[in-house]
Amino acid sequence: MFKKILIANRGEIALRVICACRELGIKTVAVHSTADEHALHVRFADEAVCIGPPRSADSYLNVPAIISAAEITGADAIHPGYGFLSESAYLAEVCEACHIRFIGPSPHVIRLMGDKARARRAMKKAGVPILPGSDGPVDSEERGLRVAKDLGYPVIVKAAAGGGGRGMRIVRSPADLGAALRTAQREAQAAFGVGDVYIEKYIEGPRHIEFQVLGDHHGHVIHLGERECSIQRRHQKLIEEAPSPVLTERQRRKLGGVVVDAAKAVQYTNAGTFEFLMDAAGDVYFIEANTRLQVEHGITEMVTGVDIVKAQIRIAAGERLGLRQGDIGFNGHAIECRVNAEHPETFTPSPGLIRTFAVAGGPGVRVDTFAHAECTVSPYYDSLVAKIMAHGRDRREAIARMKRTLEMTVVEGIHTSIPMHLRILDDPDFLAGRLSTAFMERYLAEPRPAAGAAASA
Ligand code: MV4
Repeated sequence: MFKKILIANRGEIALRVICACRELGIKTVAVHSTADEHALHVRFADEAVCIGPPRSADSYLNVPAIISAAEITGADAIHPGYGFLSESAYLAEVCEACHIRFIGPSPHVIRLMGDKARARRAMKKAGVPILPGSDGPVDSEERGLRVAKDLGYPVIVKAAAGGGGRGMRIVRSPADLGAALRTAQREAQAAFGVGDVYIEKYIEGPRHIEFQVLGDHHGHVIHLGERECSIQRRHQKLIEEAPSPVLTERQRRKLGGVVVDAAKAVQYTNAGTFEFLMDAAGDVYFIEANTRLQVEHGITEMVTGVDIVKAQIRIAAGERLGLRQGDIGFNGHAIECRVNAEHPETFTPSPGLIRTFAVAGGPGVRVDTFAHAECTVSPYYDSLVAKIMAHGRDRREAIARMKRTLEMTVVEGIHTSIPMHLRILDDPDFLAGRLSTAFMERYLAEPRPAAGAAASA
């Protein structure tokens, strides 16, 4: 087992990794920018190294600075968290060359999944249902028009190097295809340095369902069930839950088996997430795989009892999974609300000094946060302040626990999304489990409740 892990991240996820290391008796090294000198992840790590100025590009994305910090402190391994360098095949390769273990999949698998057109082909070959679409990248309007005609409109043009919603164009008629193709190619080239785009049949208002997998270096792969993440705005998830309110036990077992086989087919190791869209008919199609720990991993931990971060560390150290699929049970229901430092109506960022920070705990509640009274939410990084998770015997109990927890949370000094969450938790469609990625469009179009109705934050 590792003696010392460097955490190449900040905020709540750096703290989450420190929790796992402490439970495993592993020393920790925090890295931080000058803006994070007083952050809790720095305080709770055994050692800390300043790696640069506030801007991410100069600090948390600075591979040479991070590798140097690992070498100076004698760290055996690097945990990248999520975001930043977590899906960098380059960092994983540099780690290999420097004999530092990267806690994540191999550079080869990261690169495969990072190219969404290649990932699609690999998943199709492995027997995973994918959306009808082009077989690989489309480089001319002529070919694009032929593919789209076969699929039937609407179609969606996606950047092969994209993901998470960047570099996508919906096309509803042949007249718009050429321009969409060229714009998507130009955007992809500028954003990712690779202009390749591919085409898929477009699904209107789908549900977003993702499967969590774990694979070790001895050929064992298990899945930890699914999460439904349909409540999102501009590709930022706001609320996630496990399990999905609509997937049947039979569908879970079947799709879980498909995902495990696919992960084995690409020799997937460590933690990963396979994302699917579900259409109105209830059919499910693979869209992309994420080769990192995800923000919303905690709700899967709540329903399965598996500590995903400890599993990641043990797997990276070469240990066997020690869990068979039959050992994994799904207990009750868990929901996560992402509390962001932003105005609940306008979504404009609200960084600054938090004056008061108090979250009620109680049965079934978990809070992952870096926040505390008198801490600062920096404008340099993302606006996630806390992940509030609630578990219950069933969805109703999980929702009731989430509601009372949010009502008994006090954040003063900044605006937060808590009032928005409380409104969603009262929504008839949400309560009935009628979710879709179009949910927030309808929510945002509706009149707001009277000012003062939600007093928290
Ligand atoms: C789609 C789609 C409809 N049809 N692909 C957005 C993020 C990226 N992961 C894939 N995305 C989508 N791909 C086809 N063929 C709709 C979306 C989409 C979406 C997906 C998941 C969660 C939220 C979303 C919000 C808008 C669009």
